[in-house]
Amino acid sequence: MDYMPEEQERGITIMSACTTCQWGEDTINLIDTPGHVDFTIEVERSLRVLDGAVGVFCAVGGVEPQSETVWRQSEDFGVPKIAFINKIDRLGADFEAVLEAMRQRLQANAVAVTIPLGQGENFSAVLDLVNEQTLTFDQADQGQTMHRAPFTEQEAALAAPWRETLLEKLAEADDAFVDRYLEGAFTLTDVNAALRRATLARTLTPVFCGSALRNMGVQPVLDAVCSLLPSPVDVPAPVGRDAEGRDIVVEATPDAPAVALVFKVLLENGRKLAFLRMYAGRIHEGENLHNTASGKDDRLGRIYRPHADRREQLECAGAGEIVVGCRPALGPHGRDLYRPRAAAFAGEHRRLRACDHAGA
Ligand SMILES: Nc1nc2c(ncn2[C@@H]2O[C@H](COP(=O)(O)OP(=O)(O)OP(=O)(O)O)[C@@H](O)[C@H]2O)c(=O)[nH]1
Ligand SMILES: [Mg+2]
Repeated sequence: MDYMPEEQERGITIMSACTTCQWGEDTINLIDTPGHVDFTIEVERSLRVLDGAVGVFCAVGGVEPQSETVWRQSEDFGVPKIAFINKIDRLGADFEAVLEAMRQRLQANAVAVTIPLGQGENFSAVLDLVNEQTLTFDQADQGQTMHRAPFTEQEAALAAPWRETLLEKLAEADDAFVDRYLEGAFTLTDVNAALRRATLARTLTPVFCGSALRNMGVQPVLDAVCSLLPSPVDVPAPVGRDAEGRDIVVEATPDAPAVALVFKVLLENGRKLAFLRMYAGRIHEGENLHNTASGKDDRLGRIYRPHADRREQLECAGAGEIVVGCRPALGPHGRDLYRPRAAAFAGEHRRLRACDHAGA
């Protein structure tokens, strides 16, 4: 998703970028944020609108200073998280050390849900501690095809202490699971339900491992995004403001009046692009939306679904989606209407902008 020439030259992410993808039955709206210290604001404005996050760590580099900053920010915003320890294929990869560093430096109750079988050049498979299965990835199709097999005796012995830690930590973190755990009468469904509750309550951080480069161990992370991280209806309803400036509780339903938050504004070839996180209702191209930060109405031109630098035009967008609203080109007559309101967007971007569904 790093599409800017400067990003490609330097090999780092500078600007956050959005995309949407399908995984099974679920739609995932994804924001990729920079990890570099100079671009913290890009992370912060994204965290404001995210329902959940995946923290990506390097199995060799471990927890970097900037990761501590971003992790703390995400805690301030109350964002439930899972973590992925990447680059297990690299020489010097140390999964356990990174897990320990997450506990020490991030004060995260990090617990492994998958562990690597071998590391560095010996990395060959991922052990799924919940399902007690070995996951292998066909390298012929770059790891897209994943196979599940029951643990061999050796793998079961390797996984046993890790699984015990997972279950113990889950029992500590989740009151509903502890009784079943002590009775020894829990099912797979109980474990998954407890993992989900503990993730949403942020009492535990499930940790996954693999190699993104080889698509090894990535599928369980996507599964976990859908099964452990919250959907828009699982998070507490945010408080916004209506056209009269009164606080309103915004329920994430498509039938309610439209409510969106502009979390980022870009000027591109004289056109102003507003990145909108939809919280309720639906918006349609050409509608007027009330901007509660300026107290004025703004016309929404076209609506796009962003895929990094590509955009797919939409007629409408609904609750839960991240879309780009595009205004017409800047011109002498449009100046007042389209001038970027720096104060409103910088200082007041934390507030919700309520929009009148009728377009008034
Ligand atoms: N060996 C190995 N290299 C990887 C793996 N995943 C990513 N890389 C390499 O690591 C480098 C950085 O990858 P990025 O995807 O840009 O990392 P990032 O976390 O998005 O970086 P920032 O956004 O700049 O913080 C690239 O050269 C990738 O090819 C992996 O699983 N194994
Ligand atoms: Mg990046």
